[in-house]
Amino acid sequence: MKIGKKPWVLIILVLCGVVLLTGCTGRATPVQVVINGQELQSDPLPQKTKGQVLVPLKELAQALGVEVVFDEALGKVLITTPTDKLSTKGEFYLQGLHESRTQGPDIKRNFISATDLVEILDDDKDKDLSDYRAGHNGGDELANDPLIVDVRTKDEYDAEHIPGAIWFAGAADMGREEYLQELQTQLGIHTGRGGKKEIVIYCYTGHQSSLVAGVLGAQGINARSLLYGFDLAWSGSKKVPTALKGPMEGNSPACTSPGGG
Ligand SMILES: [Ca+2]
Ligand SMILES: [Ca+2]
Repeated sequence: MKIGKKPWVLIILVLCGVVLLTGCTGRATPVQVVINGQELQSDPLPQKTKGQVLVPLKELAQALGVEVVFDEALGKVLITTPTDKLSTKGEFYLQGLHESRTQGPDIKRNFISATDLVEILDDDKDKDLSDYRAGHNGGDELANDPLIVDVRTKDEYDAEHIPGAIWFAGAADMGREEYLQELQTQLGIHTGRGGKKEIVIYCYTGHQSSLVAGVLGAQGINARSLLYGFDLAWSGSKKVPTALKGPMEGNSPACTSPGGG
């Protein structure tokens, strides 16, 4: 999260003012609060009254990954931001906290499965994905769509790729400053079209893309890796560039030696 301490103080003061205003009378109308493409769930619901938008502090803070504790003895609301608890953005990411969620740390959220990605990209399940592109006018929700980035070779990308995915560098080059800047540019274009501020990286099997996602996460970029990658999970072709087919051991019949040992 790229929010410094001073902006946080401002936000917190505004929120405290918002909470204090909840006692005011007047006709209130519900307001939808959307954080990173997801609607904030709270009880009571966010509402607008007397020209003020009132949002429950507890749920909002949890959605932003912030700890909120009301100390009755002190009569104070104590708020701790993630950047106060973790020393670096990279550490923040590697603890599975790259998304502002209410759940605890979990490295699994650094990955996304192919089935989950399809559901996000094809909300209306008409097989037409990434409808924010020109010429695609389906009924999919765009606000939950991540930017899909292919980090295989350009030839592999040109041959076939996930609809709507972009390519501008292979996995080994993605950490270079020029490509990090290009990635930010592309992410800005994507969010400008109504997409989510999130990146999903994919390669052949998920190995290289996981490394890339880690590098991007260390830069504070909200990135996930497609679990098992394009060849294994998305297309199911299993045509990795170099299949070693090396020796194995285990209980599988394929591992039994010709002599039965
Ligand atoms: Ca969608
Ligand atoms: Ca669709």
